[in-house]
Amino acid sequence: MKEQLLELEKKALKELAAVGDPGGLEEFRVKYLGKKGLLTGFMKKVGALPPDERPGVGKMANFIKANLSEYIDQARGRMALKKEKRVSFFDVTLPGREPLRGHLHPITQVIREVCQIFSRMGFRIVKGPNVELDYYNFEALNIPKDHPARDMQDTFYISENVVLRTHTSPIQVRVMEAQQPPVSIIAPGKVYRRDSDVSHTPMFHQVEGLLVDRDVSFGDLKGTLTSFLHQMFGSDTALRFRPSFFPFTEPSAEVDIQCVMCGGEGCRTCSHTGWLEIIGAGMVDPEVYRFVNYDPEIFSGFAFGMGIERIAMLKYEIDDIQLFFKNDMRFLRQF
Ligand code: 2NM
Repeated sequence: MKEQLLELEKKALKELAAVGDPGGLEEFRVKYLGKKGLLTGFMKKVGALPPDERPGVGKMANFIKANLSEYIDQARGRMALKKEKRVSFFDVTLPGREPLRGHLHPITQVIREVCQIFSRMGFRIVKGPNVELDYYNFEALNIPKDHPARDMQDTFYISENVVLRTHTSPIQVRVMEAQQPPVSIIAPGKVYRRDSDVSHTPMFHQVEGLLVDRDVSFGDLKGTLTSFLHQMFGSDTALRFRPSFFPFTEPSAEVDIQCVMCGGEGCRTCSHTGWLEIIGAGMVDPEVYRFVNYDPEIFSGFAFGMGIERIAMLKYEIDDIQLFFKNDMRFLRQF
């Protein structure tokens, strides 16, 4: 019985050496180790042997079975590797892989577009510190100590007199403090408010503008913003100016554009009004001129401010502000 087993093993190994493909390998496995296989047949007969022969023959059959299984696995591995190597040969006819090219973040693109439009109208771009003195962020803008905008709820305080700027207006106060009119500047940058929900992020971007000279009127404000909005959203976009209030302007206005989503029909985005609030503006309050030593009897001017994320959302019809801050390539690639 043992001799027969050794003979079978010898025959099997010889056959295995000649197997050249996975199909043949499977045939080989079935022939020897399958349910009706040659080795399996041997093993079934072990139980019929005299008790003293059983352990020795059983052990040998198991040993041969384990060896054959191992050899089959090894042969299968070699065949897979060979196949892989075959397809990984360099194919000179394949088209080249295009390198990934980055681009500016959509918010940066919109900031640049806004600044470019005002640059062409003669405004100078000015930047300033993100960490500001209470004086420039609030005091000089006629926002008194007990004003709700100063609330700890809305403002990130660094210390009693130092805050993360809540708007870019302090830039404009600094410029007015440093030079007499005429001034026409545009102040882009990050601003910070303690606000975080579906439509607010604690950091967002603003562009504010300021123009002060002799004989500047509310008509100049209307003409400037109308030209800007027509360049930004298309010259057929309808606008409206509504009375509003800011501590640093008087009179103040809110500028609306016709809803870009529904064209003024009324939809969810415009709360069924047909209009979207997009810019806050007004004539600079004489109270502000007092802080920067401008003579309100000689000079007048207008100022305005807008949130960039909001402009970008309306321009590209995006309904979730959080998308700008997630760095998800599936979103960013579209710009
Ligand atoms: C706005 C709305 C209205 C504004 C005012 C000034 C300054 F410094 F001249 F007083 N800067 N920006 C202003 C006016 C900002 O944002 C909604």
